[in-house]
Amino acid sequence: MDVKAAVAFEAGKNLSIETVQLEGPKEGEVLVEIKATGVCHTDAYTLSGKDPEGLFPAILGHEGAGIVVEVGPGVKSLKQGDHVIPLYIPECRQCEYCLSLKTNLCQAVRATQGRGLMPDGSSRFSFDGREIFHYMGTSTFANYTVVPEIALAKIRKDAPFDKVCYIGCGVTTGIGAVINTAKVEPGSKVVVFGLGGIGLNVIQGAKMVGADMIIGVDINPSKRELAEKFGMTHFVNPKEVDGDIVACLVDLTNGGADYSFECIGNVQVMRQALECCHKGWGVATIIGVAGSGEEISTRPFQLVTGRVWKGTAFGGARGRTDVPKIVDWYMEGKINIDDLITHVMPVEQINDAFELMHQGKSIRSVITF
Ligand code: NAD
Ligand code: DAO
Ligand code: ZN
Repeated sequence: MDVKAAVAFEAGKNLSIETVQLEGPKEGEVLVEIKATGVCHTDAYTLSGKDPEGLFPAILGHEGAGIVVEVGPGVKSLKQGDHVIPLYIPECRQCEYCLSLKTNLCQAVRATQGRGLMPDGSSRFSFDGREIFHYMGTSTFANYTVVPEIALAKIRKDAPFDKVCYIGCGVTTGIGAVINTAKVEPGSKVVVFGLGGIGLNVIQGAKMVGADMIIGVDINPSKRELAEKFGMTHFVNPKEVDGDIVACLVDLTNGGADYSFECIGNVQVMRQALECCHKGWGVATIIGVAGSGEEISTRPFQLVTGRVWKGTAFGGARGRTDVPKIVDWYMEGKINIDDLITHVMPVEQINDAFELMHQGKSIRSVITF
């Protein structure tokens, strides 16, 4: 079938709106009509050419929501008309990783997903007879896409696509990092580095679990107001700190953070996140994705004296299990998504969404088809 897609033909170039061809779903696959998709920093990272896994030409996008149009042979858990959120980390519930219950990093389709292909090793997308790669197994920058059944979370039908698409990445990553990865307790002192689409969800998660002190750190002072609305109790702009930011944060928390989160992708800030933690128990969780080949460093004594460095992907969430619950939280008014969606635009304007992100003017832009 013909579908409308924003195609990334080359790294560093704008996306191009094209009519591309999409084959129907094969064994274990599902054809989904994408109704809305967020544009995340990670799409920009891949488009920039800095992502070592980035393949071109590709249809990017990993933060979508839509409706099942057709299921392939063997699909049992979904049917035509179901509402779904595609998952860039699937949940097969059968692999060693899923069964361990120690990680959300299901490996069932990892090898082919990393090569931009469906599980049988081929692509469903083509343009002028040339193969186009899938992206993160989701390719939501198209009005129709094919996704493995195990990479679709079934959600309630009354949830608005143009809001809950954000649960496909940013919301779940931020809130999940607090709840699943760091396991922040009530009364905690929390430091959040980077108040963008991820950091604001970390703040919302920290407030939800009852953190006492939530310090936001950002070099862009315009992020302050929204962060306060989401529960930030103190704001620190590193550019306005005299001397060392770590010392400033240790002082402000009276000994160090119980939990810190790096939501930028900056290896120097990852070090600050560890070193501002409390001696003996402080835990720093890395969410930001650093540039290819970059490394982190600290003095090992920081770890010897009880500070812990952790990382998280998709907030440690098991997508098919956890995403429908987060959609319920939104529908019950327990979490705020509406105020984080700063721009909504048709797919024809998708390059403007990238520009707004680069200029620090948006939190989330949502694309509709
Ligand atoms: P964003 O660009 O919206 O936000 C980043 C914020 O950091 C901005 O407000 C910016 O002003 C601030 N900032 C930049 N440099 C700073 C510095 N030196 N000190 C303090 N603040 C600084 O990005 P986002 O969408 O929130 O994504 C954040 C990171 O999370 C990205 O690296 C993204 O790729 C990554 N990410 C990770 C996962 C995961 O599962 N681990 C999922 C989604 C996104
Ligand atoms: O299983 O090896 C693996 C990798 C799974 C994907 C991890 C994704 C990490 C977060 C990237 C940003 C998501 C938008
Ligand atoms: Zn699995």
